[in-house]
Amino acid sequence: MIVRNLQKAEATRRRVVTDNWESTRLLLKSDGMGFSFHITTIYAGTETKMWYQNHLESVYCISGHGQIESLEDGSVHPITPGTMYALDRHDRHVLRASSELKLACVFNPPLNGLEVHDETGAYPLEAQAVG
Ligand code: 9YT
Repeated sequence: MIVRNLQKAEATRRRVVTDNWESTRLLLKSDGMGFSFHITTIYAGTETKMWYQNHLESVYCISGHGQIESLEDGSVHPITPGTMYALDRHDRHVLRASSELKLACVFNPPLNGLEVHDETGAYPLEAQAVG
């Protein structure tokens, strides 16, 4: 069994910080679960364009308000506590946070640990692992 505490994990290299968001990766590829599990904070007022060409992601909103726009079909969906979205088709999208968003995110295949978005909004398949 694996048991981890978010606050403790935030003090390690599991916490990855970028301009628009930070994410603490509680489960990674090295844990052998077949997916990774993260608690992500999207900073208020930000807009992030993403395109997970190498991964499927599902996202559950714990708190905060925002919206997600599909760049595949132009549809816009509000993000409020209790909303889940799944990028089941590697959908290009924009996430806007009108207030700080706390999200629980699952990636398949699992992340290695230190991934940040490349210029297309994707994560590479084989990034550096948390040491
Ligand atoms: C919603 C989303 O994909 N935000 C970017 C961070 C990502 N959740 C991660 O790396 O944990």
